[in-house]
Amino acid sequence: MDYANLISGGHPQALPEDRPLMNSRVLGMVNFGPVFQKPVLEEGSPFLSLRMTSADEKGFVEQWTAGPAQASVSGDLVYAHDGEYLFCAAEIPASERCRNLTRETYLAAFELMDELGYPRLFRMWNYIPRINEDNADGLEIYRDFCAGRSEAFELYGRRRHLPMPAATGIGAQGGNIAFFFLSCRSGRVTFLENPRQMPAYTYPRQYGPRSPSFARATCVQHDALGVLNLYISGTASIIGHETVHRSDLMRQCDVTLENISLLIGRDNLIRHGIETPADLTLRDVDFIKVYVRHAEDIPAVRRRCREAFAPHANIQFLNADICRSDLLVEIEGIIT
Ligand code: 3EB
Repeated sequence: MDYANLISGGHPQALPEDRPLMNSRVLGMVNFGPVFQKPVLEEGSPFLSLRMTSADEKGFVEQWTAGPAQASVSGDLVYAHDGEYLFCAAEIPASERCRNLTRETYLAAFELMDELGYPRLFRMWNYIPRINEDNADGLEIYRDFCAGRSEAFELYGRRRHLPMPAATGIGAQGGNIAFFFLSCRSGRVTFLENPRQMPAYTYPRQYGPRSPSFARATCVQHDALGVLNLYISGTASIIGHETVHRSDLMRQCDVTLENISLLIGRDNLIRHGIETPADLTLRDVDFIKVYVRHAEDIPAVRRRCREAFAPHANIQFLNADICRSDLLVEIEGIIT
């Protein structure tokens, strides 16, 4: 099995065309554009379109490639796998309360991972329209989503060991809730926490009936290939469990960047038993997505991020609501 190829090509690429060329090595594609379309197989590959831009913005397509892949559909799940990696995308159908369908769709995804033999879940993305609005019971939609997701991890965890992966949980401009994830068969996965942030799954009750289910990052290693990838979760201006610098955009950017630096820094990696040939810094982060609550803040955030990250880093800026109403910016990325 040639997963060296996934390592070099298995990361999001912004493609020049609206529709990328298809090939059998495509594990999945996600369009960040103006229209929502639930996951389908398009020319043999999983394809999900998220509504993450306004009608006049072009957006971009993220493409995950691997070894020769087999693709299929099972209920709401659309997926492809190559022997080492599984990509799966799903829509959570609309409802007045999303908790139950979130739990059921997550459970179906966990079962699929298990059946196909890719149990090591390492990275998930969740896109949630109206994330800060209330559901029919007056519960914020994000909190309702977190409840269903947490129940799924708890229920499944009783049958099979299933640690929480790195994740993003962020707003979308329309459509239904959708998620996609990556899991693997034999890679060595290590889940990281941030020394100055409380683990999200232990956040106190004030943030909702059930805590968010995610780790701050996942390290995926294929020792025989000398491969180490670090998937950094959506990261924001949170210290302990509290939002800091409530209405100060630039300070929120700085705390977010500091949080990422600490997460990937030498001391934290050692603490988690990870050895890297060189110290990792913000300059090593690539395939970055920066979510900005207010569109008019994007230019200032762009300037700050351009300074902080390497000049060649692929950075996409998206206007999106963030899971806490007082957060103005959130940043995710990958180190390869
Ligand atoms: C935080 O640290 C900010 O619910 O999956 C970041 C990454 C956040 C993932 C999720 C939420 C999620 O709590 C928000």
